[in-house]
Amino acid sequence: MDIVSQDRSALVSSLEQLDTRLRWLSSWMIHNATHIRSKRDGLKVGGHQASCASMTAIMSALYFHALRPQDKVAVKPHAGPVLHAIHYLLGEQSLDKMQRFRGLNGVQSYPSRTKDTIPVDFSTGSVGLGVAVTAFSSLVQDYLIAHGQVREEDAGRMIALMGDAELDEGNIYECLIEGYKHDLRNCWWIVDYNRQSLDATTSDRMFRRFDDIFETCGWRVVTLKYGRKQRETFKRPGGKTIEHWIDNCSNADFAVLTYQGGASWRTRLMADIGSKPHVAKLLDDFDDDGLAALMTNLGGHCIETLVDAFASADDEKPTLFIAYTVKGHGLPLAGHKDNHSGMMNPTQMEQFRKGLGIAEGEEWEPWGGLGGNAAARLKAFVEASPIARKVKETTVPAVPVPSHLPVPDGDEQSTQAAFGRVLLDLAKSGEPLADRIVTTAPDVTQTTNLGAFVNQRGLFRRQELADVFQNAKIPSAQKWSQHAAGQHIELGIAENNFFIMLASLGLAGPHFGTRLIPVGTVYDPFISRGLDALNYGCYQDARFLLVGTPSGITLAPEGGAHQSINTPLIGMGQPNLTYFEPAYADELTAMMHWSFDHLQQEDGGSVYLRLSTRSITQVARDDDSWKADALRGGYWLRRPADGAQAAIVFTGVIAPEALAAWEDLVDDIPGLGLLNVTSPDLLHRGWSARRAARWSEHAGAPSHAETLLSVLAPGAGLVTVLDGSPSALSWLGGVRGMRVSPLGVDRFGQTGDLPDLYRTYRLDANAIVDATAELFLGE
Ligand SMILES: Cc1ncc(C[n+]2csc(CCOP(=O)(O)OP(=O)(O)O)c2C)c(N)n1
Ligand SMILES: [Mg+2]
Repeated sequence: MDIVSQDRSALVSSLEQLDTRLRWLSSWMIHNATHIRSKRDGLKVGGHQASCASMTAIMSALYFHALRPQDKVAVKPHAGPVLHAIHYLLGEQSLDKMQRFRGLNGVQSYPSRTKDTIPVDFSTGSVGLGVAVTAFSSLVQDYLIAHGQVREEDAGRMIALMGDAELDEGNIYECLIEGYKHDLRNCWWIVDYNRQSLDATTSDRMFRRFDDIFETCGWRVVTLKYGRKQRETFKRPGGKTIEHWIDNCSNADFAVLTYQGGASWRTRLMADIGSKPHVAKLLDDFDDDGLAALMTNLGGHCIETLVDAFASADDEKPTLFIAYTVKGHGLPLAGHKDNHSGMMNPTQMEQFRKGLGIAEGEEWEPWGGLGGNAAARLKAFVEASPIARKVKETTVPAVPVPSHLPVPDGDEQSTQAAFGRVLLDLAKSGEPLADRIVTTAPDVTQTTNLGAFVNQRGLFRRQELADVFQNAKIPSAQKWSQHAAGQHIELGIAENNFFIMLASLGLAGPHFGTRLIPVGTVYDPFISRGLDALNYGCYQDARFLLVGTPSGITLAPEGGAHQSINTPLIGMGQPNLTYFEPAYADELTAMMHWSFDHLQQEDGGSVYLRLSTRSITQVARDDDSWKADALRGGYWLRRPADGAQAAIVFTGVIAPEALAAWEDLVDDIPGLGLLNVTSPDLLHRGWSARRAARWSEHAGAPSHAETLLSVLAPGAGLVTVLDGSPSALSWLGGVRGMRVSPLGVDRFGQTGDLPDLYRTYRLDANAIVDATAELFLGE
C-alpha cells in the first residue's frame, strides 16, 4: 500500500470507528433518559435513536474531517444527541449533562444556542428554519466581507445537516429563490435522505425533482446514492441488474426489506430478478447478514463516499448533498415506518452494547470497548481534527450609541414618518452607529419609510448594479443604486425570509465577531406570516429592531386584509422581544435610542415597534420628565389628582381620541387621569415579575404599573383603549383591583375612512366618553 492509500485507509477506519461511537453514545444517552433515569411525572422523555443513527456517518465525516474551523453548522433537531456526543468525545461536554438529557439544565432536546453549553452555531427545532438560516448567514458573511469586517480568506461555509422531510417546508423554497437573487455562495445543505418523515415513508414521486429545483436555483447537486461496497458489486456479473432493481425499488419496499433483514432481501431479489443472468450466483456470494449489509450500504453511510463527496465540492458554489441513508441504520429499528420515536428496548440495547465490546458499567466511557492502543489512536485523531480548532465565539464590544438622537420636527407627525426621519438623520450623521445599521424589508422599503435611509446609504449587492432609472434621468424619489458598500438588503415579499434574515443579521456578533444593528420593516399584519421565524430568531437571542407598520385599523382605506389586530399580543407574548407602541415622534425617538443600546446589552434583547401612518398633532412638553417613565412602559399624559376615581388609559395612535375624551370629561370627573401606555409589554412583564419575585426573591420595588396606578383611588375605574386587541390593556384592572371598560378592536375586515372606522369599532372620543360613563353606572 502506498502512503496515500495507507493514510486514506487509516482516515476511513478512524471515521468509521467514530461513526460507531456516535451511534452508540447518542443511543445510550436517549436510552438512559428513557429507561434508566428515575421519573417523577410519568411522562415520556423521548428522543430519536433512529434519526441519530441515520446521520452518524455523515456527522463523523463532516465534523472529524471535512469541516474547517471557521465553518458553521445547523444540525437537524433530532440529531442533537449526536452533536453532544461529538463534543463529549472532544472533552467539551460533561457526563453530568449527557446523563440529564432532556432534564433541567441537561442536554437540550434539540441543539440550542442559548441553553446548551457546547458550541451550537444555530438552534434548530422547528424544521426548515434551521436549514434556511444557513443561507442567510452566508449572505450576512458576504455583507461583512464587502464591508471590510471579515476577511475573504476567513469565509466559512454555512452548513445545514437536514432531514429529508424538511424539504417539504415551504420556507426552504422561499429561501432558495432569495438565495439565488443574492448570488448565494459558501453554503452546503446535506440531506439525510432516509426517505422517512415522522409519520411515514416519503413520496417516491419526488425522486430527482429536488435535483431540478436546486439546479434551477444555481446549486450543484451531489447525490450519494450507493456506498463503495454497492458500487463494487454493481461492477460484477449480475451487478447491474441489482443496481437497476434498487433504482426502481419504492421507498416503502426498501424500508420494509431493510427492517426484515437479509433473508427477506434474498427472497425478494430472487423472486424479482433471480432468473436474470448471474444474479443468483452473485447473491450466493453473500450470507444473509452480508446481503443486508450490502443492500443498505448507501452513500450516506459510507465514509469513503462521504469523504470524497465533501472533497469534491471545494469551491464556493452552493451545494446540495443528497446522502441516501436508512433511518435507524445499524439498529434493530432500521427501516421500520414507526421508528421516528421508536426506542430500542433494554434487551436490544444490551445486544448493541455487547456487539461493540463495551463492558457493563462502562457505557459512558468515551472510548469504551476499543482497547488501549486503538482508544489512544482515536483520541489523538479526534484532538487533531478540525472541530477541535473550531473558532470560538467571543463577546464583541458594543458600537457606541450617540448620547441623544434629534427628534424630528413637525406639529403633525406619524410615527412611521418619524421613524424614517430618525434613520435618515442617523445616516447623515457620520456616527459609527450609522455604519453598522443594516436595514431590510420584504418588498416594503418605500411604504415603510426606509427609502430615505436607502437613498443615503445604498442597497447592498456584491456586484455593482446601476440604477437604470436614475441613469435614464427618469425622476424618482428612490435612488436604488446597488453596490458592495450598500447598507440595505432588499428582500422579496416572503416575510419568512425577512425574519430569518433578521435572525442571521442579529447573530453577526457571536458568529463573525463584529456587530450589526439590523433594522427590519414589515407591514404589521404580516408579522403573522413570519411568526415562527420571528420566534426562532428570538429563541436564538438574535438582536434586531423590528418595525411593524402601518398597524391596526388606522390604516383605514387600505383595507381589512391589512388590518392588524393581535400584534400587540404577539409583542407581549414573545420572549426576548420588547414591544413598544409610541403615540408621538419624541416617544418614538426615545424608544429607538433605547433600542440601539438594548440590542447590544448582554442581558438585552430585540425590540418591536408598532407604528402608524396616521399623522397626529404632537403634544407640547415642558421638560423631559415623561421620558424615563415612557421607557418603562407608560407615563401620565395628564396626571390624575390623588385619589381620583377614574383614568383613561391608551396606547399609540389613538392618542387624539383619548385626549379629546379626557378634555370632555375632566370637568365632570375631577382629577381624571390620562395614562399613555407606551409598552403594554414592559408594564405587564414588570408586574408579573414582581408578583413572582415575592415568592422567590426579595419582594423588591413595586412594578411600574403598580406605581402608576397607585395614584388613583382604590377601586377606581379604568377605560382602556388601543387600536388592537383590547386584552393588551384590560389586564391593568387586575393590578390594583380596578373596574375596567376595555375598548379596542376584536373584529376586522372592513374598509372605511377613519371617522367611520373609529365609530364602527368604538375607538372614537364618543366611545371613550361612553365607556367612562359606564364605569360609574354600575352593572
Ligand atoms: C415546523 C415543525 N413541524 C413539525 C415538527 C415535528 N417533527 C419533528 S421531526 C419531523 C419529521 C422529521 O423527518 P426528517 O426531517 O426526514 O428527519 P429524520 O428524523 O427522518 O431524519 C416532524 C414532522 C417540527 N419539529 N417542526
Ligand atoms: Mg427523514
